[in-house]
Amino acid sequence: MRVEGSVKTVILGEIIFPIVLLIFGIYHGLMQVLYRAGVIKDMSFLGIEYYQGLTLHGVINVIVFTTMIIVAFGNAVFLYYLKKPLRPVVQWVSFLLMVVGTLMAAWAMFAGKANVLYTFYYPLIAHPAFYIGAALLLVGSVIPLFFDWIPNYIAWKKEHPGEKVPLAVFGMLVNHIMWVIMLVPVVIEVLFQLIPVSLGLIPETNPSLSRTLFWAFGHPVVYFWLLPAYVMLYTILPKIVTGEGKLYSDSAARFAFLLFVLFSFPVGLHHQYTEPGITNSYKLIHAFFTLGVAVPSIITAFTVAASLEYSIKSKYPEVRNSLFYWWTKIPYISLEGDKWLVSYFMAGLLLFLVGGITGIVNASYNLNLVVHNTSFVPGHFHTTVGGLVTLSFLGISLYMVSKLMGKDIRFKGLAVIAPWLWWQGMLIFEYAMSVAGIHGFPRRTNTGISYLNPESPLYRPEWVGYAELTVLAGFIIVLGFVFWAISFFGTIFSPKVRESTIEFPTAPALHDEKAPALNRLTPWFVVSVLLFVISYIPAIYDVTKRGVFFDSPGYNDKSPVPITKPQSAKEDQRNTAEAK
Ligand code: HAS
Repeated sequence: MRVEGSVKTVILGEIIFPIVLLIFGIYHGLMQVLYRAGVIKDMSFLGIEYYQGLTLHGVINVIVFTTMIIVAFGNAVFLYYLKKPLRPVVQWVSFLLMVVGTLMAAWAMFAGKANVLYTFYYPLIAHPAFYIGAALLLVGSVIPLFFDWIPNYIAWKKEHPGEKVPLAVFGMLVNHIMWVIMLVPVVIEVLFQLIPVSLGLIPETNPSLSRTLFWAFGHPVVYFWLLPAYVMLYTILPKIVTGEGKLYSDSAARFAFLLFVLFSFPVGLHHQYTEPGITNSYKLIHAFFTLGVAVPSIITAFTVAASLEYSIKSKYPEVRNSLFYWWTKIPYISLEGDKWLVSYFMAGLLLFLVGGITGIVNASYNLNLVVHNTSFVPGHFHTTVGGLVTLSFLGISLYMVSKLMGKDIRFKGLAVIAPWLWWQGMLIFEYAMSVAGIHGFPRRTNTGISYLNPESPLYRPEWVGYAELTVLAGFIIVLGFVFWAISFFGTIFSPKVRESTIEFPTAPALHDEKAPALNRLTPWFVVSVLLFVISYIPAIYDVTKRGVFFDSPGYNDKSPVPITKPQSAKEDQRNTAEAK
């Protein structure tokens, strides 16, 4: 399908802008492993402080990059499958809001006025520009849903009575409606707690409420990142794996998306198992729902595996009777046609298998007490959002850019190796972080100047080897990203060879039942919102028992102790030596 004009420019902007920022995001990831292993023994490097870099790493990678790529992919999916135009005004307003918002938040972070990490809940407090910027980004991201996607979806349904909406549209629509619902608690937190404190309108606010509202958004958001990757796994992967493959079951895919609608929301308390102000039994209820939200991923694992098996066995009769041997026929590394994308999905799936297992460990209430706030948790999420999600998004970004710009993919060899380097690096990282985490290695700590500093009284030699392993992993991951970036920017700057189009290889379904219950969204969303509200009433009651605005001062450079400037480890040593 030909795409020209503003819509093409906007979609390209929604891909290229966050990817330029991602370079900074990934750089600060590398800095993290260097700080933590003590390769950089300081509070800051090149003028960027440790927590400032950690904030940039998290916000750019999991808030800006994911949100904008999801909007870009959603726009392309609606355009291609519904064959209905997107409105240029809507697209421009959405894109500009996201860009302006991101730049405001970026200014606050780069200026060191928002060292609040990507979870940004109270008592950490940032400059108002950070919150207003984040709000603009989020508002911009929902505009296409209301003014392009839903109107086009309704028009399509009228023109195709009794037909099922294409699966990719179904998945992206469900995902974005979930996005709007999950934004409600975090918007309340930002509007009524964080912005007023940040502007000095109120002196203090309720941190337990802030954390609870944040996590009511903060877990569902991981499925907002995941579902677009699942859309790709269900529609694109089975097709390109052989060129003529099929999705094993359309209904299983739709059912999985709908289970996410039900179970993504009543789970946020699993981030607060150690929060003293919330009654344990409510946390246990959220623990059960969390195990429930793993079910659609297990369905996905089986459906994707069945689709791969069917597709491979149809193409290669010699492996038709094999139990496992057919896995070897998957084109893990192939330059033929669109098969290069297979490497992104397969590397992502293999990482997500680990991410799923570690997620279940986190979710199990009692095991969580061992791993909470240790490096086990970043180990987990670098194989989920940093694994399957990032790899799918990098792959699809390169794919969409080449189609939209009418260019051939340059340095395809590097593009195919990139996800495997990423995979290898992340596996090593995950191993080191998880095992060290079980031994108590903390997360979000500049361990190089404390626990891993032989001169510190806090020194813990048993963590050193693991931290050093993460440095090796960090370099492998960055190398993978550099390979991908060479291909991405090489493609952008190469000459145009075709007209600009957007199209997605799409697998037809082998089993394609009508299943009307799976195609009426309203009842599922009604039950979902009810579950969300009911599951949170007791927790909100608990954390507001002492008053909605009960006082607790924000944590900033004047509280709890005035900080004049961050002290470096070198200065520390000098002062100690002088004192001696
Ligand atoms: Fe999580 C913390 C529980 C999924 C992201 N998670 C986080 C944080 C992030 C995150 C960012 O219960 C840190 C937040 C912070 O900063 O504090 N998570 C889970 C559970 C799941 C889960 C039960 N998480 C995700 C996904 C994420 C993500 C997805 C991003 C996209 N997570 C937790 C908990 C915490 C947590 C606690 C809090 C920890 C704490 O104490 O702070 C589940 O949804 C996972 C289900 C997944 C599966 C895997 C299915 C496997 C598939 C692959 C199939 C492979 C194939 C190929 C077909 C059951 C689909 C096979 C090939 C072969 C050759 C074998």
